[in-house]
Amino acid sequence: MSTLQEYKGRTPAWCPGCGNFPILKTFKEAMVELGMEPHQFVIVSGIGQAGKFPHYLNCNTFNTLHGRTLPTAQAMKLANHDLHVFAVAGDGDCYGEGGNHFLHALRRNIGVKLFVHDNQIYGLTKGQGSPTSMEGMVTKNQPFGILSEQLNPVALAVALDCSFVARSFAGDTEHLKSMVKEAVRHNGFALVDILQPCVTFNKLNTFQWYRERAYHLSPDYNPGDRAQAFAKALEWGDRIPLGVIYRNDRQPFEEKLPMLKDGPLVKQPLHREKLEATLKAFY
Ligand SMILES: Cc1ncc(C[n+]2csc(CCOP(=O)(O)OP(=O)(O)O)c2C)c(N)n1
Ligand code: SF4
Repeated sequence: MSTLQEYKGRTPAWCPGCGNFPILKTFKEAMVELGMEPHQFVIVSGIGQAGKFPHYLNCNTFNTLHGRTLPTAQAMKLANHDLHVFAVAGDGDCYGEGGNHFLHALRRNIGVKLFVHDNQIYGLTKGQGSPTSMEGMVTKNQPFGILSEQLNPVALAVALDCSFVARSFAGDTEHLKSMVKEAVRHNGFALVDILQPCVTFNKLNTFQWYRERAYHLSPDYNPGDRAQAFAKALEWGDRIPLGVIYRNDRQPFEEKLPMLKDGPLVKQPLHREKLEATLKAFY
């Protein structure tokens, strides 16, 4: 059994009060409660404040380019589908820079678990508007307010039939822990969009702002009803639903790939002749 102490990594360089702290603490607790050993998973991240998340944990880590978190994570899962692969990204990294990869990951359904620290701002580069920033929000480089419509990643995920779509909040750690655990247990791609206050640059969507609006979906809510899930996903403003908004049992991509029938690629014997023939074809 792993312990919280075992997961202790470097001291975070985040601002005091940042919403990333409770996410880090909750993630470690979820791993311990799931009985997950550090060698059983890898965390892939890109660039940003959220991208630093795996540095603060004692586990396998891969830091990739900004916006390329998902392609890297998916490749790892296909190379070794016995491994739990977690992707951690900021809203800018995942929905902006990596937006195209996000769309196709939803469609493809490779069993990566994606945790987006959605602070509705570019944190590391000092507060430019991101795709999830609310229309009209004033930032240093959008002095007239953000003019583009806010992206709704949860509705987008339901529209593309993503197999697990949840939303949680960094200020509601018991709820967040249950969402992390459900995502890890899900067979297929999972998105957990985590509302994460950036106390330094986002003065609109504060802990208090979310607390006044966020509510838990009722126990009789059925996440299998896609039309209802889409209606729920569109709720944003005075009331913001938290919980598993949509779930289906689409077969993961890796279960359909004939090459993976004999087990993970990394454990299969290397056929030198075939490799050499392939290489020759390129030279
Ligand atoms: C290709 C590329 N474009 C831009 C940057 C500059 N850059 C670094 S972090 C960042 C924003 C990060 O914002 P987000 O992904 O929302 O994460 P946060 O810092 O808010 O957690 C940007 C634009 C970069 N490193 N690489
Ligand atoms: S800038 Fe925002 S997201 Fe980054 S560490 Fe500070 S509070 Fe957190």
